[in-house]
Amino acid sequence: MIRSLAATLGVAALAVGAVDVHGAEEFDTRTEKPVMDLFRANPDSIPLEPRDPTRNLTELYRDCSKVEGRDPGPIDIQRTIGGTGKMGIPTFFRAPVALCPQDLKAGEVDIAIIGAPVDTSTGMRGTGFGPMAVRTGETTLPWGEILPLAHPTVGDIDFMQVLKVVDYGDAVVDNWSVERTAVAVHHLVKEVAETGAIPVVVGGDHSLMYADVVAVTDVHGKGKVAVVHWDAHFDGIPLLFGHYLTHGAMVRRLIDEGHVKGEHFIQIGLNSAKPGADDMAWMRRNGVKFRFMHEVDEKGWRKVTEEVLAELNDMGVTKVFLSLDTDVLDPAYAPGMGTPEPGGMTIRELFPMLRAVGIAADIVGMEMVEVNPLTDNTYRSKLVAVRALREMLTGVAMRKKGITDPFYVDPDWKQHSGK
Ligand SMILES: [Mn+2]
Repeated sequence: MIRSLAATLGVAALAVGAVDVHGAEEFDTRTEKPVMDLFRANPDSIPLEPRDPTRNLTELYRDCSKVEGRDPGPIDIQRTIGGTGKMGIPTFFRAPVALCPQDLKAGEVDIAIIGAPVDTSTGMRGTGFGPMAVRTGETTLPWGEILPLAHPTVGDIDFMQVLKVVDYGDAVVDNWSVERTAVAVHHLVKEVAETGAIPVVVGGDHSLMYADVVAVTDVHGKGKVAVVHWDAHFDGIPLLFGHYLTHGAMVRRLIDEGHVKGEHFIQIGLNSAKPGADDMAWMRRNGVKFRFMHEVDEKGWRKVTEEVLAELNDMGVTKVFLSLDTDVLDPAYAPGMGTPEPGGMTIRELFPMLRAVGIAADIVGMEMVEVNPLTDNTYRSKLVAVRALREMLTGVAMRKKGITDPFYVDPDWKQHSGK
């Protein structure tokens, strides 16, 4: 039974050979206490088997106390020095792999992208396949040293050339527990942030936000990081069927627990049944800056972006975490998402907005969540998701290059004739 559990856990199964599985053999369902008796004895706890070697999720990460048999640094696992989207071993943007904090430090890594394949919180399962979809989502553009990317708006700025980007592998997740997953994700994100690299989490459902933001504020300071959050949903419900942490409650937890101050929280693109009147009262009480979709419709994306940047400028904190739930987009653009809401943003509103905040703000972490390839039998959703992530990273690269205009367009790209 324990072996099949490990097999189901996937990531955990890979590591199980490295740990003592002796305890598993002691477990015999014929002689153990009935699970129903455990549930009824303590309904407020999830009984877990202490002899199961896969129980302690953070112990399933590679031991990085020493990097054996190699010099630390990013490891390029590609056969060729570049190629097309059809080619290569799928890593995020075909970036080299890093396995340990020593690799990030030795390689002076700017961006460490982490997959977090959790979909416990989305009743509609499939967002757990988001990270792998994003790794394989680029179908047309080349990668690597032989054909650097030029951006269609900002010119010859290829974020992969400007920033040192790695694929940091996947966080361990427990398919049956948001809470236990949060602990394992927090561990990995904090490990990255402590090296000075920017952790970028690709989900996975939005329950990840709690672990992601707490990890970043643990490193950069409680109340010292602002959050810019694109989402159709406000994600601040107090409880859902008694659960404190779901993909609809992280914002409530982050603000009420003091990790992020309400007045440092900016939401863009709200477009669903919630928030209700009580929720709105909580948001106003905490000074949350929220912008519904109608505001984007009425003012236009650029005006809204200018206002958001002005708010960030006046906030008194300089470090910013970006949270992109792809359901801020209309499902016409990306039908594969956890909780689609018709009437959302267009890609031509969202993309320049993502770039602008990346240019204007000191980004200390980001996440892109809720990509669900299983509800889109085309490749549209993952293609859009890859491009959205690329826009966020392009903004960070432009800032590193010294560009300060959040709406920068390469002068050559502005020209529409030969003269
Ligand atoms: Mn959402």
